[in-house]
Amino acid sequence: MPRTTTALAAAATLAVGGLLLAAVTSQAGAAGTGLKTLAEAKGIYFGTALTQSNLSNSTLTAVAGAQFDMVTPGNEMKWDTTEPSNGSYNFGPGDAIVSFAQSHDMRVRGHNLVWHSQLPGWVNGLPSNQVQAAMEAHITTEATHYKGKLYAWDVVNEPFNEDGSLRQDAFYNAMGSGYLADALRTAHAADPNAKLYLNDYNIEGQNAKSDGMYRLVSQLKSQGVPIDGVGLESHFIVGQVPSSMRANMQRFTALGLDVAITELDDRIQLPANSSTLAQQATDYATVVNNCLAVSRCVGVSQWGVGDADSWIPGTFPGQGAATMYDNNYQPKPAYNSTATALGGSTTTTTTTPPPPPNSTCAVTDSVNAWNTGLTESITITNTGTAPINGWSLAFTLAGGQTVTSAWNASITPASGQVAAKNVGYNGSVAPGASVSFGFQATHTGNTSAPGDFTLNGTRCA
Ligand code: 9MR
Repeated sequence: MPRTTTALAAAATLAVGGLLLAAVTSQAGAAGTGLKTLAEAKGIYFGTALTQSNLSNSTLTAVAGAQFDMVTPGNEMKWDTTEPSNGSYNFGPGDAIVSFAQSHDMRVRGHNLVWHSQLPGWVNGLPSNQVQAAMEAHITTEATHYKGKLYAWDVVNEPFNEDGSLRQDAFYNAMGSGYLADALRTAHAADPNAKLYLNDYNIEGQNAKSDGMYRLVSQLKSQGVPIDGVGLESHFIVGQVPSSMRANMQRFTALGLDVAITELDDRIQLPANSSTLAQQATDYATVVNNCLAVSRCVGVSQWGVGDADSWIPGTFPGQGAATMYDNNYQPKPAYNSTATALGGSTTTTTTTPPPPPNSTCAVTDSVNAWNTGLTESITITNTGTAPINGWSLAFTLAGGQTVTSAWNASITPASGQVAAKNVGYNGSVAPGASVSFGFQATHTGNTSAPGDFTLNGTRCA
């Protein structure tokens, strides 16, 4: 995967849920461009887990849509949801996550096809000579349902014990270690384009468990079994990111595999204080830098959007504050350190003069450029007193820039004088509210941001 290291500038404003938050431009490390934009400029993705109930929280979904470009369903594709009784399938919850992702230009990591946990009782109750057929039918039906819609599948989740031996679950007990190759081959037959992963926790550093995973995937590769990657869940305790993480990732990628950080969080003894939050910021930056340093690390996903959505307090009483956003979806120090690690800078690139008296709109924009491409984030604020119902923002791209993709807007034509129009879900902008969209473009040297924005025919500030 190509990597670029010359991101030039990032914005100093961050639109969250219709609010414009000013980033702290005087503080080193503050950065406000969406993580996904920064990550994409570095050749990786930045993702989050979402559950179906998350989708009805508009503050949460606004942050998710602005910041992340990959979604992992928290629970909705697991066996207990998708095949609660033998042969009867339920893809509604997973479909809801996929449709949210698609409408926000996000990709999806399927999670998961085979796991000892969140496994309906009927599977454990099967006679062992029926487990293989049930596993293959489950994989084939689910992977076929989502065929072409997923970037990747966690085909088998958490197959290892802490000592590096395989967990003796229903699948192992029925089929021995061969169930892993069988699961991967079955998934590949159903969706040949999805990247197929084994995913586990406590395999981030070099230890007995990651040695077990290393032995297994080496063997699978040498046997020609379809496997594309290893997922490192990365549920960390603050201050305890293993120092061998980067070398560990490198030994997996040296086998010709991708690696991904699949479920990042970093738990803190509550209440968090400025020093634990600062250590958490360091930890997040360490993880992101590890991924950026390993050429086949394809991306980082956090497990949930904010602290309010995290599984940690329910599982580790007294601990929490494990994500980059607090309970009110305000960015924490870990957000800023992550953005900075991804190349965000504090440069403000507001290109428009103060509002003329009758202006009813204000636009801020920022460019994040590398040698041949750039991403541009644009925020429109309704500074008038009437609601905007449907918007078209006209502006002129710098010479040589050609739009290759856009999010939260459709942009035509691809170069020169263009119009960005709202998509289905973001046409209404109340007085005082903001809407953000962006695009990726190629360039031939001129990375200037556009100026002179006209909204529905009225020149904006
Ligand atoms: O976030 C998930 C939580 O809602 C469930 O209750 C829990 C049940 O095990 O699973 C959580 O997600 C897990 C993920 O699927 C696999 N790795 C560990 C995650 C945290 O438990």
